[in-house]
Amino acid sequence: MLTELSQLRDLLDKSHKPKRLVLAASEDAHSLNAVVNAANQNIIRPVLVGDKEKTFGMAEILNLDISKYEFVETASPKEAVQTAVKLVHDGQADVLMKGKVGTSDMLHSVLNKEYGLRIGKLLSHFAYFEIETYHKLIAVTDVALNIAPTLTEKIAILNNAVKVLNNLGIEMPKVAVLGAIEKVNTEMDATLDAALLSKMNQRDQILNCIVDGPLAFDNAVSFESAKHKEIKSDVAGDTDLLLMPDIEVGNVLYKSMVFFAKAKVAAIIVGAKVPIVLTSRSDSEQAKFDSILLAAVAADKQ
Ligand code: COD
Repeated sequence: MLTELSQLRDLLDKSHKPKRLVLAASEDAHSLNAVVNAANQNIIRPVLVGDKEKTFGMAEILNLDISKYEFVETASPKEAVQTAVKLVHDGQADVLMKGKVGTSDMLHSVLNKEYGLRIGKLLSHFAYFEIETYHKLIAVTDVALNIAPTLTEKIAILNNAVKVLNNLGIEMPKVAVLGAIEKVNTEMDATLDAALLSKMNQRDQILNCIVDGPLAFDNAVSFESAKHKEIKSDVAGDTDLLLMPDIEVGNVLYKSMVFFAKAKVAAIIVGAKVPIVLTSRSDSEQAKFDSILLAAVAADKQ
């Protein structure tokens, strides 16, 4: 059972060769620190794309030696993202990482029809949390990409996340599909989708996981709460993955876990040609390092 994000290190393939990681808009202190740290541990081999003067100036202040890394100079963050995405598109890198550039600019390049990274699947965001008050790592999806997923999109988001968890050695992850309550309320769409997803799982239309829903957050993560409410569930209290109803709920949960509960987090976009490290600009250097580690493990299994 995974209880700490640092355990991801043990999941790199025994024959792991450092993954080629392209950092788009490299003039970002937390990203640079995390990238150099991961390179020093042979997890990745970086290619920096961005403003050369700013990046080297920042590296000097941070006392980081980036002189040995490949550097592609670009005139703006937007150009940096396009260049980085094209490098991945052309098969020259195994992982893409967002530096000092907006999420929307990054995603639009990634989704670009000519040079983007789509492989005919829905892309989705996967966040993995280490939180003191829970007995194992817990994944949350989708808190940053798909805004208001339809049932069809929720199936794809769920399958994307289950594939990541299966690749991390969790053979039958327990998936809680969240609602505000644990009973179906015909006025609450999230509870209807949750019930359908559970039934699809029972009928083998969604595989390699155990899905239950709707579950409210408390009974998804607490045995006590589930017992108190007399909920019979194979998932309640022991959830590996929380499936969000929409981006607002997901994003607020993500930020409250980090800011109020001091959770550690690793986050990537999955379903694209390669894993994409897409942490928020306010995320810590540790979060960026753990996300690189998660992306490297995912790239090993890609
Ligand atoms: N997976 C695969 N293809 C997609 C996806 C997806 N998740 N989303 C859109 N596409 C395809 C569309 O089908 C289309 O062919 C093409 O990509 C472009 O789509 P557009 O032009 O409709 O782009 P939008 O308007 O759908 O925008 C896509 C975004 C990912 C930018 C949008 O969903 C978005 O803004 N998401 C939220 C990002 C955000 O602000 N996150 C904040 C986190 S802190």
